[in-house]
Amino acid sequence: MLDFRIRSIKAIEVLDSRGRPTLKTIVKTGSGQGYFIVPAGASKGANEALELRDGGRRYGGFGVLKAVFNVNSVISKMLIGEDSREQEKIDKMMIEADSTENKSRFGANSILSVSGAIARAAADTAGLALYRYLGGSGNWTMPVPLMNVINGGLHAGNELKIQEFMIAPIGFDSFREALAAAAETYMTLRDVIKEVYGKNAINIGDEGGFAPPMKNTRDALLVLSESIKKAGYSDKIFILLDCAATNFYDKEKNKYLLDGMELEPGDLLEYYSELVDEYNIVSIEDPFHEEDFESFSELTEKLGNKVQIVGDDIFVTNVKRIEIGIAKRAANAVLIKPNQVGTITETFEAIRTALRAGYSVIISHRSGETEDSFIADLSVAVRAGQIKAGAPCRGERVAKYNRLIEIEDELPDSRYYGERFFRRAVL
Ligand code: 2PG
Ligand code: MG
Repeated sequence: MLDFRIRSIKAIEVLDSRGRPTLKTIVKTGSGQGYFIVPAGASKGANEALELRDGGRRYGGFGVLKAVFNVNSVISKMLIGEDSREQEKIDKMMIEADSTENKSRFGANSILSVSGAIARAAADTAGLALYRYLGGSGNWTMPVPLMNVINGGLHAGNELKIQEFMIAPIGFDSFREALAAAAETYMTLRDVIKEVYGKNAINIGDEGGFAPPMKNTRDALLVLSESIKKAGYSDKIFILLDCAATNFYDKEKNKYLLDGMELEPGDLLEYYSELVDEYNIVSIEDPFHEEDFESFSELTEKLGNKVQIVGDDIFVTNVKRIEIGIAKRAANAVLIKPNQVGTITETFEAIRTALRAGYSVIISHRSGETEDSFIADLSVAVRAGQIKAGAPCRGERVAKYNRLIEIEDELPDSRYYGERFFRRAVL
C-alpha cells in the first residue's frame, strides 16, 4: 500500500545563484519524498508576498534561519499526518495559520518551500514524474524558452536600463531543435559583442546573458538582431523585452528616465512602437511601472494585436491583480512566478484565471535561482507554451532547459508550442 501521509518536513538553509541564502525543504511521506528550493528576485514587485529575511549582520541580513525555524516548528507540527495529495487543503491550512494578506508571519519563502516539496513528495509517492502528477495526461505541449541573452537593469553592472533582452526560438518543430538554435545564437552573440566591444564585454550577468558596457536600448537591439541574422535564424528566432520599468520610473516627475531621455508615459509608448517597427520584437514585459494599469491598457490597445504585452510586477501572480488587469485590458499575457504568491495552489489559480481570459501564460524563474527545476515540470503540466528561464548558460538556468529536454524525450507525442505563440486571442 502506498502511504501518502506526511511523515516529516525539514527545512535547511542553502545558497542561491547570487550566493544568498534560501530555503530547501524536504518532505517525506510514508512511501516517498520531495524537495523544493525557493528562488529570489532582484527586481521585485511591491505587491509580492513577503520574503522573510533575518536581518542583522549574518549574510548581510539575507539569512533565512527564521523562515527555516517556521517550517521546522509550527508548519511541520501542523501538517504531519496530512495526506500529501491534498495540496489545496494543505496550502489553505498554511495560509490560514499565517493569517496575513502577504504571508508576512511565516514568510512566503517558508510556505512555498513546503507547498512545492509536498507536490513533489506526492508525485514521488505515486511513482509519477512531477509534470504528470500535476498535469494529468494527453495533449502534451513543450514550451518555447524565452532566453535572456543580454542582461541589464538590476541584473547587471552596466548602464542598460531595460532589464532583459530575450530571444524566443519559435519557428521550430521540437524543444530540442529550438534550444540548439537558441544556443547557437547565444554563441554568435558572444562573438559579435567581443568584436564590437572587446573581450571585457562578454562577462555575464545574473541570468547568464551578456552584460556588455552598452548605454542605450538600441545598442543592445542592434547586436542582438545582427547575431540572430548571422546565426541564420532571422525568420525563426524573435526578440522580447522585459523593461521592468518600475526601476527607471521617477515618481516625483512621473517620467521614465531611459536612454538619456525623460519620457512621459505617452512618449514611452511611442518609443516602444518605434522599436517594434525597427526590430523583430514580439513581446514586451512590464513596459510601465507596476501601478500604471492605464498606460498598460493604452499599449495593449495600440500594439496588442501584434505584440505580446506581459504583466509581471503589475500582476505578481496574484488573482486579484490579474482580474483587475483583465477588466482593464491591461495586457494579453501574464508572467507566473510561484514565489510571488507563495503556494502551488494560488499559482494554479493565477494560471487558470489568465487562461480563462485568453491570456498567454509564461512560467518564470527568478534572477536568484538554484538547481531546482520545478518550473520546467510546471510549464509542461499546465501546457503554458512559454517558459522564461534565462540564457542557455549557468547551471541554475540550464537545469530548467536540461529538464525539459528530458521531459520531451519521455513524451514522443508532445508538440512544440512554436508558432502557436502568435495565435493571440482577441481580447
Ligand atoms: C523578472 C525576473 C526574472 P527578478 O523581472 O521577470 O527574470 O527578475 O527575479 O529579479 O524579479
Ligand atoms: Mg519581469
